[in-house]
Amino acid sequence: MELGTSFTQFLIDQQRKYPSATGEFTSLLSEIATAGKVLSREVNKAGLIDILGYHGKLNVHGEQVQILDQFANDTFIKILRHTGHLIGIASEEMDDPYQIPDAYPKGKYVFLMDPLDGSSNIDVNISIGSIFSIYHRKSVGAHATMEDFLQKGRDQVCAGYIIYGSSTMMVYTTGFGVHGFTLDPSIGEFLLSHESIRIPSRGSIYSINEGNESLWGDGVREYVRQVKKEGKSARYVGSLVADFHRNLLKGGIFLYPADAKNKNGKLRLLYEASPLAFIVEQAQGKGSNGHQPILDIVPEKLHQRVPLIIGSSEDVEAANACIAS
Ligand code: AHM
Ligand code: MG
Repeated sequence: MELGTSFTQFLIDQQRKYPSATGEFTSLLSEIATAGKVLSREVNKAGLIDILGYHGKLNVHGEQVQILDQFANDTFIKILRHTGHLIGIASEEMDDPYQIPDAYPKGKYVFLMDPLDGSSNIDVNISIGSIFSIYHRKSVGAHATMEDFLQKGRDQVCAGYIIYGSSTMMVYTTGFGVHGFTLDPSIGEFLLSHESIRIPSRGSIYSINEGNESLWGDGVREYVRQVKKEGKSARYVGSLVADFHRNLLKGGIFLYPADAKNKNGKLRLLYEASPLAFIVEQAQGKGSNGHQPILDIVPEKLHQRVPLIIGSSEDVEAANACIAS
């Protein structure tokens, strides 16, 4: 499609192209984009709010100003519960899933999110992001059950992220390639900027927190030794969406491995690893826990952590080979 096509137009076109695509998705994704626009505005104001010390104080409406990750969580819920397409929402910010209240129509999907990943970077004006994932519900009752949320990544029907960076971008897949849209703030619309993204099969960047080196296993240490010898550049923002997005476009590998302190790594399977693994596979890359594809892992717990090795396919294979040996 022509670059600059609006997100809504693109979704309508996709719906026509793929008979399996339903109009429900068009409306759900449009509302996710709306939440992204609201958060983009708030993230842009965040520095100012921080300087002026508004957090925890009352705003002009007499309401407490929330910290941004809580605000992001509530914004997604408030916007998405109206759509009629969801039965429940799980979030990194909530211990238990949110059930769509009886006051709203209910639907056949569940929504999972990390509403504001990397939020410790807000104070220092570094890119952060929202990550989301959608599955068909499995249960049939009036409420979402744990089995609706504990599905392997392979069963996702949609995944995406919104990155609040030098511009705000939304990247998503419904299993028919990966597409990126950049927010044009002057008209408040996401416009097609990156159609059918493919990650290079090999990259020149590696991203890992090298401060953890003393905690790594031998395989990870050996892999990092190899990439340095090869001349790859180190790039680590410490904000997953930002590190992932750069590597997706330029080619590269991101690792948050298991280590002596974090036996299961740090990142969350359902809110971070699975959605990004679905995206990277759709872009011809790979996502792994070092031993098996992230998308094949059947979750046991909502907030389960997982080692994550993700990016260009040949780089992920090379890292896995070191970890296995
Ligand atoms: P968060 O969910 O608490 O924001 O933590 C997730 C973040 C990721 O964005 C990032 O990749 C990682 O934590 C960085 O961790 P570390 O500071 O240990 O390298
Ligand atoms: Mg997170």
